[in-house]
Amino acid sequence: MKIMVMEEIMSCNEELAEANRADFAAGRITVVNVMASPGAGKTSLIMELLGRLSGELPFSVIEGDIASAIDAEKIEAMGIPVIQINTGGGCHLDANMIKEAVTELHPKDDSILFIENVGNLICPSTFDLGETIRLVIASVPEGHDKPYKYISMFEAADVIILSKTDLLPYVRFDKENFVKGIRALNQKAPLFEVSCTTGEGLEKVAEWLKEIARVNKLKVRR
Ligand SMILES: Nc1nc2c(ncn2[C@@H]2O[C@H](COP(=O)(O)OP(=O)(O)OP(=O)(O)O)[C@@H](O)[C@H]2O)c(=O)[nH]1
Ligand SMILES: [Mg+2]
Repeated sequence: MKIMVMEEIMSCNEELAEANRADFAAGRITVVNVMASPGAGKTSLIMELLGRLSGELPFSVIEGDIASAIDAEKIEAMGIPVIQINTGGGCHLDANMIKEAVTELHPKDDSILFIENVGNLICPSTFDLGETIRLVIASVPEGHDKPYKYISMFEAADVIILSKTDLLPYVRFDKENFVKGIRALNQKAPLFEVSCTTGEGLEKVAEWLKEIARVNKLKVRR
C-alpha cells in the first residue's frame, strides 16, 4: 500500500514537472536546480553568479528552505526578483511548489531562473522540477567521500561544482579520490572548482552558464 502511494506521488510529480518544462521552454527560460547539502554554499554561488551576470541577462530566483526567508532576503537585497518557498519540514522541493512560485514570480522570457533546493543530498535528486540543468555542489569541508555515499545526486547531475576550495590547505580532502568517485558515476558532467571567498573559478562557471542559456534558447526555438 505504501509503495503504491509513493508511485502515485512520483508519477504525479513527473506530469507536473513536464508541464513546467513546457512552460519554461515556451518562454525560453533556462532553469538551474541547485542542489547540495545544508551550508555547502548554494546561496553564495547563486549570488556570485548573479553578481557576475545580472547586467547581461535577466534573472529570477526561487529559494527553498524548510523555514525562514533568510536566503530570499539576501537575493532581494541585490534587486533580483525572488520567491521564498518554506516546505515546513519537507526535505525537497517538488514540481507543484515550483508551478505555484512561478505563477507569482513571472520570470521574464529569455531569462535564467535559479532554484535553490532544500539543503539535502538525497531527496531532491528524485524530484524533477522541470529544470533545464541539475547543478550539484559538494564543498571541501564535507569530505571527498560524498560521491561514494550519495550516488543518485552525483549520477543525476548535469554539472558538478566543488566549492570552498580556499579551505583545501586546512582540510583533509583527497581531490583525486573525489574526482575518481564522481567519474565512476558520471562521465559527462563538467566539474568546476570554485571559492566564493576568493572568487577563484567563478568566472568559468559564469561563462559556462551563459553558453548553456544561449544553446538552450536556440534548442527551444526549434
Ligand atoms: N571558506 C568559504 N566559505 C564559504 C564559501 N562559500 C560559502 N561559504 C560559507 O559557507 C556558509 C554557508 O553558505 P551558504 O551559501 O549560505 O550555503 P547554503 O548551501 O546556501 O546553505 P543552506 O541554504 O542553509 O543549505 C556561509 O558561512 C558562507 O559564507 C567558500 O567558497 N569558501
Ligand atoms: Mg542557502
